[in-house]
Amino acid sequence: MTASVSARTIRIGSRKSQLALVQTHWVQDQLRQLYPEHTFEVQTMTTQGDNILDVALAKIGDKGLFTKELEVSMLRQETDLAVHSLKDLPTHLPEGLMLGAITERVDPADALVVHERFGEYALASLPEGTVIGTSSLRRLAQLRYHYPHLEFKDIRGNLNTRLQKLDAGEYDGIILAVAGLQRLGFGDRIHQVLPGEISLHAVGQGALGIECRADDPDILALLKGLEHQPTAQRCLAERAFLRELEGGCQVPIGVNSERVADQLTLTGMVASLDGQRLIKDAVTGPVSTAEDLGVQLAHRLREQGAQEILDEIFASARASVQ
Ligand code: DPM
Repeated sequence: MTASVSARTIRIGSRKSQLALVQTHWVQDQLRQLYPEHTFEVQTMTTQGDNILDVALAKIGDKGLFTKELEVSMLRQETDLAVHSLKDLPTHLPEGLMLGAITERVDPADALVVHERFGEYALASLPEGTVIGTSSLRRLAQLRYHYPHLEFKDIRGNLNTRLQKLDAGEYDGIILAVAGLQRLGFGDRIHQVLPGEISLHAVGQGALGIECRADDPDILALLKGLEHQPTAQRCLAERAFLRELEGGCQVPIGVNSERVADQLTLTGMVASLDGQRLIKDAVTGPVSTAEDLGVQLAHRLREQGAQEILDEIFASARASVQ
């Protein structure tokens, strides 16, 4: 494929974490193969989320914690695009930026990783009081709902740190995305992939989102070569659902999306943090109306009480910040 622009150096912004770099280098490789006439450079930077390691993620609660510095650098013309885990990319982007492409999704499910002393157990048979590490409100709420006898403890740090804490015995098990474990070569640590009936995944989980300036048609044209249309349709439906519920990246909201022929089925849930209430529903319709389906699903859950749950969570998050 030949691009319509003359040869230039294109700067890709990335966080410094190992997972971020694996993802960014994958995008860099793809771009190099598609457009050998251009040079693609990676510029790493630290985000606010990387600096705050001792506070539970849910308490910080800020949207764009892992994306802001990357976005500022694009707006200053210091970089041209940024690679994110799509699930970390807020549904409202800063003025002047846009989602240029969504790459092919890998398995979006969550996985249980256990300490070796629990190697014989499946999630459903873990004994009373087993300590599960997660700082995802979505995972916490769903697991509390299904398994009220388990205990939960916050866990922070990158994937390696989390696995080390698990192996050191600080937790009996931890929940992580299949996608992240596989990308870092820890696929063999997956003890059990959680079915959708137990844990609906985060919006956009397993896909990469590439952000760029909205007024840069050359970059946008290049990025279209990386777009995976079926993934993009599913993820746009999921993101519309989250946007309509006004949920940030730290909310107990989960989804699943499935495409059969030209029909898309979107399943969504909102749960209370104590695991007492879980509201779940699904909508099906033509894939060409993906974003409408997301909005419809949000309305359905709201009619069933989802807003009440979210308002309680936002109110208590505000109270804990003050
Ligand atoms: C977001 C959440 C988490 C990440 C919240 C959620 C997990 C936090 C935690 C929005 N971002 O999922 O409900 O468990 O403490 C993150 C991971 C990946 C991207 C790691 C993971 C890899 C998977 C992917 C952190 N962001 O979820 O285990 O690319 O989809």
